[in-house]
Amino acid sequence: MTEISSNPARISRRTFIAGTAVAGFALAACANEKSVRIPNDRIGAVEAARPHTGRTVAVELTPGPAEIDIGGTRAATFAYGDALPGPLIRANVGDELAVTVKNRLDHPTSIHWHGIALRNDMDGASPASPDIDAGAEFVYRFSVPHPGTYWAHPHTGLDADTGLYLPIIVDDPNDPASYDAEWVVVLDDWTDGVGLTPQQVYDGMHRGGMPGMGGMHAMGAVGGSTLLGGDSGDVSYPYYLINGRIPAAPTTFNAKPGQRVRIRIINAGSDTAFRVALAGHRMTVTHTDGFPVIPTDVDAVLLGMGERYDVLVTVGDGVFPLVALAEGKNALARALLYAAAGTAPDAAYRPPELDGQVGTVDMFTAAPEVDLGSGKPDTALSVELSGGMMSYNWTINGRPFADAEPLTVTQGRRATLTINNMSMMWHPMHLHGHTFQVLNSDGSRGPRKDTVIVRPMQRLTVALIADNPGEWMLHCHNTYHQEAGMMTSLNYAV
Ligand SMILES: [Cu+2]
Repeated sequence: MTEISSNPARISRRTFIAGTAVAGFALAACANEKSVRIPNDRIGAVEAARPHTGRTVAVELTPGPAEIDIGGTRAATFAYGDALPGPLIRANVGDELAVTVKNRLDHPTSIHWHGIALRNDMDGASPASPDIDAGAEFVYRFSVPHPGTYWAHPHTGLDADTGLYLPIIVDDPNDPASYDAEWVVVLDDWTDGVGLTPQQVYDGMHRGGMPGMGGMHAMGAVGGSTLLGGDSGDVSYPYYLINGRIPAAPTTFNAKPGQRVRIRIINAGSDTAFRVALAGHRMTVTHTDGFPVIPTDVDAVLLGMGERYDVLVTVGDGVFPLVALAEGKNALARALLYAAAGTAPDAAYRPPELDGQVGTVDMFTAAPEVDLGSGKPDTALSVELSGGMMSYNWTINGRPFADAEPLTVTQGRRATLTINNMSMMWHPMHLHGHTFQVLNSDGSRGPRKDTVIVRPMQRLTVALIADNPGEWMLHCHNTYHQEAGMMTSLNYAV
Protein backbone atom coordinates (compact mmCIF):
# COMPACT_ATOMS: atom_id res chain seq x y z
CA MET A 1 0.00 0.00 0.00
CA THR A 2 1.06 3.57 -0.47
CA GLU A 3 1.53 5.46 2.78
CA ILE A 4 0.60 9.09 2.59
CA SER A 5 1.43 11.60 5.33
CA SER A 6 1.69 10.65 8.99
CA ASN A 7 -1.93 9.67 9.36
CA PRO A 8 -2.71 8.35 5.97
CA ALA A 9 -5.60 7.02 4.06
CA ARG A 10 -4.16 3.62 3.28
CA ILE A 11 -4.64 2.82 -0.32
CA SER A 12 -4.48 -0.57 -1.85
CA ARG A 13 -2.30 -1.06 -4.89
CA ARG A 14 -5.44 -1.46 -6.89
CA THR A 15 -6.37 2.11 -6.17
CA PHE A 16 -2.83 3.41 -6.67
CA ILE A 17 -3.07 6.92 -5.41
CA ALA A 18 -0.01 9.06 -5.95
CA GLY A 19 1.77 10.14 -2.80
CA THR A 20 1.23 13.82 -3.31
CA ALA A 21 -1.88 15.85 -2.79
CA VAL A 22 -3.82 16.30 -5.97
CA ALA A 23 -5.50 19.58 -6.67
CA GLY A 24 -9.25 19.13 -6.52
CA PHE A 25 -11.26 19.98 -9.56
CA ALA A 26 -14.89 20.69 -9.82
CA LEU A 27 -16.77 18.05 -11.71
CA ALA A 28 -19.39 19.49 -13.92
CA ALA A 29 -22.81 18.42 -12.74
CA CYS A 30 -24.08 17.06 -16.00
CA ALA A 31 -27.82 17.30 -16.01
CA ASN A 32 -29.10 14.62 -18.27
CA GLU A 33 -30.38 16.23 -21.42
CA LYS A 34 -32.99 13.52 -21.85
CA SER A 35 -34.59 14.68 -18.64
CA VAL A 36 -38.37 14.44 -18.49
CA ARG A 37 -40.76 16.62 -16.61
CA ILE A 38 -43.77 14.85 -15.20
CA PRO A 39 -46.62 17.34 -14.85
CA ASN A 40 -47.00 18.53 -11.27
CA ASP A 41 -50.61 17.44 -11.10
CA ARG A 42 -49.63 13.81 -11.68
CA ILE A 43 -47.05 13.97 -8.90
CA GLY A 44 -49.56 15.83 -6.76
CA ALA A 45 -52.29 13.25 -7.36
CA VAL A 46 -50.04 10.42 -6.16
CA GLU A 47 -48.97 12.49 -3.16
CA ALA A 48 -52.62 13.18 -2.30
CA ALA A 49 -53.39 9.45 -2.40
CA ARG A 50 -50.71 8.69 0.22
CA PRO A 51 -51.79 8.41 3.85
CA HIS A 52 -51.93 11.77 5.66
CA THR A 53 -52.15 12.33 9.40
CA GLY A 54 -52.32 16.10 9.10
CA ARG A 55 -49.28 16.34 11.36
CA THR A 56 -46.08 18.05 10.19
CA VAL A 57 -42.66 17.21 11.55
CA ALA A 58 -40.51 20.32 11.14
CA VAL A 59 -36.75 19.91 11.06
CA GLU A 60 -33.93 22.32 10.30
CA LEU A 61 -30.60 21.12 8.93
CA THR A 62 -27.49 23.19 8.32
CA PRO A 63 -24.97 21.29 6.23
CA GLY A 64 -21.64 22.99 6.70
CA PRO A 65 -18.00 22.65 7.71
CA ALA A 66 -17.54 20.88 11.04
CA GLU A 67 -14.82 19.44 13.18
CA ILE A 68 -15.98 16.13 14.60
CA ASP A 69 -14.40 14.13 17.42
CA ILE A 70 -14.45 10.54 16.17
CA GLY A 71 -12.88 9.22 19.36
CA GLY A 72 -9.77 11.16 20.35
CA THR A 73 -9.15 12.11 16.76
CA ARG A 74 -10.75 15.19 15.30
CA ALA A 75 -11.83 15.21 11.68
CA ALA A 76 -12.43 18.40 9.73
CA THR A 77 -15.30 17.53 7.45
CA PHE A 78 -18.83 18.53 6.47
CA ALA A 79 -21.74 17.60 8.70
CA TYR A 80 -25.31 18.41 9.69
CA GLY A 81 -24.28 20.14 12.91
CA ASP A 82 -21.54 19.01 15.26
CA ALA A 83 -22.31 15.33 15.63
CA LEU A 84 -21.93 12.18 13.59
CA PRO A 85 -24.32 10.89 12.38
CA GLY A 86 -26.53 13.94 11.97
CA PRO A 87 -29.71 14.25 14.02
CA LEU A 88 -32.23 11.40 13.82
CA ILE A 89 -35.42 12.35 12.01
CA ARG A 90 -38.45 10.47 13.28
CA ALA A 91 -42.03 10.56 12.03
CA ASN A 92 -45.17 8.45 11.82
CA VAL A 93 -46.57 7.00 8.63
CA GLY A 94 -48.59 9.72 6.94
CA ASP A 95 -46.82 12.62 8.60
CA GLU A 96 -45.48 15.40 6.48
CA LEU A 97 -41.79 16.16 6.83
CA ALA A 98 -40.88 19.82 6.41
CA VAL A 99 -37.10 19.97 6.36
CA THR A 100 -35.57 23.41 6.03
CA VAL A 101 -32.04 23.13 4.70
CA LYS A 102 -29.72 26.11 5.15
CA ASN A 103 -26.67 25.40 3.04
CA ARG A 104 -23.58 26.63 4.88
CA LEU A 105 -21.23 24.78 2.54
CA ASP A 106 -19.25 26.68 -0.07
CA HIS A 107 -20.81 24.59 -2.83
CA PRO A 108 -24.25 23.25 -3.81
CA THR A 109 -25.77 20.40 -1.87
CA SER A 110 -28.94 18.33 -1.77
CA ILE A 111 -30.50 15.85 0.61
CA HIS A 112 -31.70 12.57 -0.80
CA TRP A 113 -34.20 10.70 1.39
CA HIS A 114 -32.86 7.25 0.74
CA GLY A 115 -35.52 4.54 0.42
CA ILE A 116 -38.56 6.73 0.96
CA ALA A 117 -41.26 6.50 -1.71
CA LEU A 118 -41.77 10.24 -1.78
CA ARG A 119 -42.92 12.78 -4.34
CA ASN A 120 -40.37 13.04 -7.13
CA ASP A 121 -39.82 16.79 -6.88
CA MET A 122 -38.56 16.39 -3.28
CA ASP A 123 -36.20 13.48 -3.94
CA GLY A 124 -33.04 15.49 -3.37
CA ALA A 125 -31.43 14.25 -6.55
CA SER A 126 -30.93 16.46 -9.58
CA PRO A 127 -32.60 17.01 -11.98
CA ALA A 128 -35.92 15.95 -10.38
CA SER A 129 -35.31 18.36 -7.53
CA PRO A 130 -32.95 21.34 -7.52
CA ASP A 131 -29.58 21.33 -5.82
CA ILE A 132 -29.30 24.00 -3.12
CA ASP A 133 -26.72 26.67 -3.87
CA ALA A 134 -24.08 27.72 -1.36
CA GLY A 135 -25.71 30.03 1.16
CA ALA A 136 -29.21 29.27 -0.10
CA GLU A 137 -32.17 27.76 1.69
CA PHE A 138 -34.69 25.14 0.57
CA VAL A 139 -37.58 23.37 2.24
CA TYR A 140 -38.13 19.70 1.45
CA ARG A 141 -41.80 18.96 2.07
CA PHE A 142 -43.20 15.47 1.57
CA SER A 143 -45.19 12.78 3.32
CA VAL A 144 -43.79 9.43 4.37
CA PRO A 145 -46.01 6.53 3.27
CA HIS A 146 -44.21 3.47 4.66
CA PRO A 147 -42.77 2.61 8.07
CA GLY A 148 -39.15 1.60 8.30
CA THR A 149 -35.49 2.45 8.64
CA TYR A 150 -34.22 5.00 6.15
CA TRP A 151 -31.44 7.55 5.95
CA ALA A 152 -30.44 10.74 4.20
CA HIS A 153 -27.33 12.01 2.45
CA PRO A 154 -26.34 14.45 -0.32
CA HIS A 155 -26.65 13.46 -3.95
CA THR A 156 -24.00 15.92 -5.08
CA GLY A 157 -20.43 15.06 -6.02
CA LEU A 158 -18.51 13.09 -3.42
CA ASP A 159 -20.14 14.65 -0.34
CA ALA A 160 -21.75 11.32 0.54
CA ASP A 161 -18.26 10.32 1.75
CA THR A 162 -18.18 13.08 4.39
CA GLY A 163 -20.09 13.47 7.66
CA LEU A 164 -23.28 14.46 5.82
CA TYR A 165 -25.61 11.62 6.75
CA LEU A 166 -28.39 10.97 9.23
CA PRO A 167 -30.86 8.20 10.09
CA ILE A 168 -34.61 8.45 9.50
CA ILE A 169 -37.17 6.25 11.21
CA VAL A 170 -40.80 6.10 10.19
CA ASP A 171 -43.06 4.45 12.77
CA ASP A 172 -46.41 2.83 12.27
CA PRO A 173 -48.52 3.67 15.35
CA ASN A 174 -50.84 0.78 14.47
CA ASP A 175 -48.01 -1.71 14.66
CA PRO A 176 -47.29 -2.23 18.36
CA ALA A 177 -43.62 -2.65 19.14
CA SER A 178 -42.61 -6.22 19.89
CA TYR A 179 -39.38 -5.11 21.50
CA ASP A 180 -38.22 -3.34 24.65
CA ALA A 181 -35.57 -1.03 23.29
CA GLU A 182 -34.25 0.25 20.02
CA TRP A 183 -30.66 0.81 18.95
CA VAL A 184 -29.86 2.74 15.77
CA VAL A 185 -26.47 1.69 14.42
CA VAL A 186 -24.96 3.69 11.57
CA LEU A 187 -21.86 2.29 9.88
CA ASP A 188 -19.35 4.34 7.92
CA ASP A 189 -15.93 4.22 6.32
CA TRP A 190 -13.93 7.29 7.16
CA THR A 191 -11.10 9.29 5.58
CA ASP A 192 -12.22 12.93 5.34
CA GLY A 193 -10.20 15.22 7.57
CA VAL A 194 -7.91 12.46 8.82
CA GLY A 195 -6.54 11.02 5.58
CA LEU A 196 -7.15 11.94 1.98
CA THR A 197 -10.18 13.98 1.10
CA PRO A 198 -12.81 12.17 -0.98
CA GLN A 199 -11.77 14.29 -3.97
CA GLN A 200 -8.15 13.19 -3.58
CA VAL A 201 -9.25 9.57 -3.32
CA TYR A 202 -11.34 9.94 -6.47
CA ASP A 203 -8.67 11.79 -8.41
CA GLY A 204 -6.12 9.18 -7.48
CA MET A 205 -8.26 6.34 -8.75
CA HIS A 206 -9.53 8.18 -11.78
CA ARG A 207 -6.07 9.05 -12.95
CA GLY A 208 -4.57 5.88 -11.58
CA GLY A 209 -4.38 2.70 -13.48
CA MET A 210 -1.57 0.40 -12.75
CA PRO A 211 -0.08 -2.20 -15.01
CA GLY A 212 -0.73 -5.71 -13.87
CA MET A 213 -2.88 -4.72 -10.94
CA GLY A 214 -5.78 -6.99 -11.79
CA GLY A 215 -6.44 -9.30 -8.91
CA MET A 216 -3.40 -8.12 -7.01
CA HIS A 217 -3.87 -7.01 -3.43
CA ALA A 218 -0.56 -5.82 -2.15
CA MET A 219 -0.17 -5.72 1.62
CA GLY A 220 -3.70 -7.04 1.97
CA ALA A 221 -5.02 -3.49 2.14
CA VAL A 222 -8.14 -4.30 0.17
CA GLY A 223 -8.66 -7.97 -0.40
CA GLY A 224 -11.27 -10.24 -1.80
CA SER A 225 -14.48 -11.42 -0.21
CA THR A 226 -16.27 -14.67 -0.82
CA LEU A 227 -19.56 -13.06 0.18
CA LEU A 228 -19.07 -10.30 -2.39
CA GLY A 229 -17.82 -12.67 -5.06
CA GLY A 230 -14.42 -11.09 -5.59
CA ASP A 231 -12.85 -7.72 -4.95
CA SER A 232 -14.38 -6.10 -1.90
CA GLY A 233 -13.73 -2.43 -2.61
CA ASP A 234 -11.48 0.20 -4.09
CA VAL A 235 -10.41 2.16 -1.02
CA SER A 236 -8.80 1.18 2.26
CA TYR A 237 -9.92 3.77 4.80
CA PRO A 238 -8.00 4.98 7.87
CA TYR A 239 -11.04 4.26 10.07
CA TYR A 240 -14.35 2.44 10.16
CA LEU A 241 -16.98 3.97 12.43
CA ILE A 242 -20.13 2.97 14.26
CA ASN A 243 -22.23 5.98 15.19
CA GLY A 244 -19.30 8.25 14.47
CA ARG A 245 -16.72 6.57 16.69
CA ILE A 246 -13.59 4.53 16.09
CA PRO A 247 -13.34 1.06 17.72
CA ALA A 248 -11.02 2.23 20.51
CA ALA A 249 -13.54 4.84 21.68
CA PRO A 250 -16.88 3.17 20.97
CA THR A 251 -20.38 4.38 21.65
CA THR A 252 -22.30 2.31 24.17
CA PHE A 253 -25.87 1.11 24.50
CA ASN A 254 -27.39 -0.03 27.79
CA ALA A 255 -29.99 -2.77 28.12
CA LYS A 256 -31.07 -5.36 30.66
CA PRO A 257 -30.52 -9.08 30.32
CA GLY A 258 -33.53 -10.71 28.68
CA GLN A 259 -34.70 -7.55 26.95
CA ARG A 260 -35.54 -7.69 23.27
CA VAL A 261 -33.67 -5.00 21.38
CA ARG A 262 -34.45 -3.93 17.84
CA ILE A 263 -31.20 -2.96 16.15
CA ARG A 264 -31.63 -0.80 13.06
CA ILE A 265 -28.41 -1.11 11.07
CA ILE A 266 -27.65 1.40 8.31
CA ASN A 267 -24.59 1.24 6.04
CA ALA A 268 -23.73 4.89 5.31
CA GLY A 269 -20.32 3.98 3.90
CA SER A 270 -19.06 4.91 0.47
CA ASP A 271 -16.87 1.96 -0.55
CA THR A 272 -17.30 -0.62 2.21
CA ALA A 273 -19.63 -3.54 2.76
CA PHE A 274 -19.94 -4.47 6.42
CA ARG A 275 -20.55 -7.87 7.99
CA VAL A 276 -22.21 -7.20 11.33
CA ALA A 277 -22.56 -9.43 14.39
CA LEU A 278 -23.32 -9.02 18.07
CA ALA A 279 -20.90 -11.13 20.11
CA GLY A 280 -22.61 -13.94 21.97
CA HIS A 281 -25.94 -13.55 20.17
CA ARG A 282 -27.93 -14.84 17.25
CA MET A 283 -30.05 -12.20 15.57
CA THR A 284 -33.45 -12.38 13.94
CA VAL A 285 -33.66 -10.37 10.73
CA THR A 286 -37.07 -8.68 10.60
CA HIS A 287 -36.70 -5.99 7.91
CA THR A 288 -34.63 -5.35 4.80
CA ASP A 289 -34.42 -1.71 3.67
CA GLY A 290 -37.34 -0.82 5.92
CA PHE A 291 -39.75 -3.51 4.70
CA PRO A 292 -40.68 -6.60 6.75
CA VAL A 293 -39.40 -10.06 5.90
CA ILE A 294 -40.38 -13.44 7.28
CA PRO A 295 -38.27 -13.43 10.47
CA THR A 296 -35.06 -15.36 9.90
CA ASP A 297 -32.30 -16.18 12.39
CA VAL A 298 -28.67 -15.62 11.47
CA ASP A 299 -25.32 -15.06 13.19
CA ALA A 300 -24.41 -11.96 11.17
CA VAL A 301 -25.74 -9.81 8.33
CA LEU A 302 -24.01 -8.39 5.26
CA LEU A 303 -24.81 -4.82 4.23
CA GLY A 304 -23.66 -3.04 1.10
CA MET A 305 -23.58 0.74 1.02
CA GLY A 306 -27.08 2.16 1.33
CA GLU A 307 -28.64 -1.04 2.69
CA ARG A 308 -30.45 -1.33 6.03
CA TYR A 309 -31.25 -4.42 8.05
CA ASP A 310 -33.38 -4.45 11.20
CA VAL A 311 -32.66 -7.30 13.58
CA LEU A 312 -34.02 -8.41 16.94
CA VAL A 313 -31.80 -9.78 19.67
CA THR A 314 -32.58 -11.08 23.14
CA VAL A 315 -29.89 -9.59 25.29
CA GLY A 316 -27.62 -11.88 27.30
CA ASP A 317 -25.97 -11.10 30.61
CA GLY A 318 -22.69 -9.27 30.11
CA VAL A 319 -20.87 -6.77 27.93
CA PHE A 320 -21.06 -7.51 24.22
CA PRO A 321 -19.30 -5.82 21.31
CA LEU A 322 -21.39 -5.17 18.21
CA VAL A 323 -18.77 -5.55 15.51
CA ALA A 324 -18.91 -4.50 11.87
CA LEU A 325 -16.21 -6.15 9.81
CA ALA A 326 -15.18 -4.02 6.84
CA GLU A 327 -15.66 -6.83 4.35
CA GLY A 328 -12.40 -7.82 2.69
CA LYS A 329 -10.53 -4.94 4.31
CA ASN A 330 -9.30 -6.65 7.47
CA ALA A 331 -10.56 -3.88 9.76
CA LEU A 332 -13.39 -3.45 12.22
CA ALA A 333 -15.85 -0.92 13.51
CA ARG A 334 -17.59 -1.49 16.80
CA ALA A 335 -19.93 -0.34 19.51
CA LEU A 336 -20.64 -1.89 22.91
CA LEU A 337 -23.82 -3.31 24.40
CA TYR A 338 -23.79 -3.21 28.20
CA ALA A 339 -26.28 -5.48 29.95
CA ALA A 340 -24.17 -5.93 33.08
CA ALA A 341 -21.15 -4.41 34.75
CA GLY A 342 -17.98 -5.74 33.24
CA THR A 343 -15.11 -5.19 30.92
CA ALA A 344 -15.32 -5.22 27.17
CA PRO A 345 -12.88 -7.25 25.11
CA ASP A 346 -10.18 -5.21 23.41
CA ALA A 347 -10.88 -3.17 20.29
CA ALA A 348 -9.51 -5.82 17.92
CA TYR A 349 -11.80 -8.59 19.23
CA ARG A 350 -13.51 -10.42 16.40
CA PRO A 351 -16.59 -12.33 17.53
CA PRO A 352 -16.92 -15.87 16.14
CA GLU A 353 -20.46 -15.01 14.98
CA LEU A 354 -18.88 -13.07 12.10
CA ASP A 355 -17.77 -16.41 10.70
CA GLY A 356 -21.07 -18.16 11.37
CA GLN A 357 -24.18 -18.07 9.22
CA VAL A 358 -24.17 -14.71 7.45
CA GLY A 359 -27.50 -13.33 6.28
CA THR A 360 -27.34 -12.31 2.62
CA VAL A 361 -30.17 -11.07 0.43
CA ASP A 362 -30.99 -14.49 -1.05
CA MET A 363 -31.92 -15.83 2.40
CA PHE A 364 -34.87 -13.51 2.99
CA THR A 365 -38.47 -13.43 1.83
CA ALA A 366 -40.81 -10.47 1.96
CA ALA A 367 -43.54 -10.69 4.58
CA PRO A 368 -46.92 -11.49 2.94
CA GLU A 369 -48.27 -7.96 3.49
CA VAL A 370 -45.50 -6.43 1.36
CA ASP A 371 -45.12 -9.18 -1.23
CA LEU A 372 -45.69 -7.75 -4.71
CA GLY A 373 -47.36 -10.95 -5.88
CA SER A 374 -46.90 -13.00 -8.99
CA GLY A 375 -48.47 -10.65 -11.52
CA LYS A 376 -47.12 -10.85 -15.03
CA PRO A 377 -44.84 -7.94 -15.84
CA ASP A 378 -45.84 -5.54 -18.61
CA THR A 379 -42.33 -4.28 -19.14
CA ALA A 380 -38.94 -5.95 -18.94
CA LEU A 381 -36.12 -3.49 -18.37
CA SER A 382 -32.48 -4.37 -18.22
CA VAL A 383 -29.18 -2.72 -17.51
CA GLU A 384 -25.64 -3.90 -17.92
CA LEU A 385 -22.98 -2.82 -15.45
CA SER A 386 -19.43 -2.53 -16.61
CA GLY A 387 -16.16 -0.83 -15.88
CA GLY A 388 -12.95 -1.45 -14.09
CA MET A 389 -10.19 -0.03 -12.00
CA MET A 390 -7.78 0.55 -14.86
CA SER A 391 -9.54 3.60 -16.22
CA TYR A 392 -12.13 3.94 -13.46
CA ASN A 393 -14.87 4.16 -16.08
CA TRP A 394 -17.90 2.67 -14.31
CA THR A 395 -20.95 2.71 -16.56
CA ILE A 396 -24.51 1.50 -17.06
CA ASN A 397 -25.29 0.15 -20.53
CA GLY A 398 -21.86 1.31 -21.61
CA ARG A 399 -22.57 4.97 -20.92
CA PRO A 400 -21.66 7.29 -18.08
CA PHE A 401 -24.56 9.25 -16.57
CA ALA A 402 -23.92 12.33 -18.71
CA ASP A 403 -24.72 10.26 -21.81
CA ALA A 404 -27.21 7.90 -20.23
CA GLU A 405 -30.13 6.50 -22.18
CA PRO A 406 -32.87 6.46 -19.51
CA LEU A 407 -35.13 3.48 -18.88
CA THR A 408 -38.81 4.15 -19.36
CA VAL A 409 -41.86 2.79 -17.54
CA THR A 410 -45.52 3.60 -17.79
CA GLN A 411 -47.39 4.58 -14.67
CA GLY A 412 -49.54 1.81 -13.26
CA ARG A 413 -47.61 -0.98 -14.94
CA ARG A 414 -45.55 -3.81 -13.48
CA ALA A 415 -41.97 -4.06 -14.57
CA THR A 416 -39.00 -6.27 -14.07
CA LEU A 417 -35.52 -4.85 -14.00
CA THR A 418 -32.65 -7.19 -14.75
CA ILE A 419 -29.23 -6.06 -13.62
CA ASN A 420 -26.47 -7.79 -15.46
CA ASN A 421 -23.11 -7.20 -13.80
CA MET A 422 -20.41 -7.69 -16.43
CA SER A 423 -17.68 -6.16 -14.26
CA MET A 424 -15.33 -7.89 -11.88
CA MET A 425 -16.57 -5.79 -8.97
CA TRP A 426 -19.77 -6.02 -6.92
CA HIS A 427 -22.15 -3.06 -6.97
CA PRO A 428 -24.88 -2.10 -4.48
CA MET A 429 -27.55 -0.92 -6.92
CA HIS A 430 -30.07 1.61 -5.63
CA LEU A 431 -33.32 2.79 -7.18
CA HIS A 432 -34.91 5.98 -5.94
CA GLY A 433 -38.60 6.33 -5.11
CA HIS A 434 -39.45 2.60 -5.14
CA THR A 435 -38.92 -0.53 -3.11
CA PHE A 436 -38.60 -3.40 -5.55
CA GLN A 437 -38.82 -7.11 -4.81
CA VAL A 438 -35.87 -9.35 -5.50
CA LEU A 439 -36.75 -12.33 -7.70
CA ASN A 440 -34.69 -15.38 -6.89
CA SER A 441 -33.11 -17.45 -9.64
CA ASP A 442 -35.43 -20.37 -8.78
CA GLY A 443 -38.45 -18.18 -9.52
CA SER A 444 -39.39 -17.55 -5.90
CA ARG A 445 -39.82 -14.03 -4.58
CA GLY A 446 -37.30 -12.59 -2.16
CA PRO A 447 -37.28 -9.50 0.05
CA ARG A 448 -38.36 -5.95 -0.71
CA LYS A 449 -35.30 -3.75 -1.17
CA ASP A 450 -34.28 -0.38 -2.56
CA THR A 451 -30.59 -1.25 -2.65
CA VAL A 452 -29.24 -4.65 -3.56
CA ILE A 453 -25.81 -6.19 -3.87
CA VAL A 454 -25.06 -7.49 -7.37
CA ARG A 455 -21.96 -9.65 -7.39
CA PRO A 456 -19.42 -9.81 -10.25
CA MET A 457 -20.92 -11.53 -13.31
CA GLN A 458 -24.22 -11.97 -11.47
CA ARG A 459 -27.52 -11.41 -13.25
CA LEU A 460 -30.20 -10.31 -10.82
CA THR A 461 -33.85 -9.52 -11.55
CA VAL A 462 -36.18 -7.45 -9.42
CA ALA A 463 -39.87 -6.67 -9.81
CA LEU A 464 -41.43 -3.28 -9.25
CA ILE A 465 -44.74 -1.53 -9.61
CA ALA A 466 -44.60 1.80 -11.39
CA ASP A 467 -46.71 3.75 -8.92
CA ASN A 468 -44.60 6.86 -8.29
CA PRO A 469 -44.32 9.03 -11.40
CA GLY A 470 -41.16 10.97 -11.98
CA GLU A 471 -37.56 10.75 -13.01
CA TRP A 472 -35.74 8.44 -10.63
CA MET A 473 -32.04 7.79 -10.33
CA LEU A 474 -30.83 4.20 -10.62
CA HIS A 475 -27.20 3.97 -9.59
CA CYS A 476 -24.42 2.16 -7.84
CA HIS A 477 -24.23 3.27 -4.21
CA ASN A 478 -20.46 3.17 -4.23
CA THR A 479 -19.92 6.94 -4.08
CA TYR A 480 -16.88 6.72 -6.36
CA HIS A 481 -18.52 4.50 -8.95
CA GLN A 482 -21.55 6.81 -8.98
CA GLU A 483 -19.35 9.87 -9.45
CA ALA A 484 -17.48 8.11 -12.26
CA GLY A 485 -20.80 7.65 -14.07
CA MET A 486 -22.49 4.47 -12.87
CA MET A 487 -25.94 6.02 -12.83
CA THR A 488 -28.92 6.23 -15.12
CA SER A 489 -32.54 7.12 -14.60
CA LEU A 490 -35.88 5.37 -14.64
CA ASN A 491 -38.30 7.79 -16.26
CA TYR A 492 -42.05 7.57 -16.32
CA ALA A 493 -43.59 8.10 -19.72
CA VAL A 494 -45.09 11.57 -19.84
CU1 LIG B 1 -20.35 0.17 -8.15
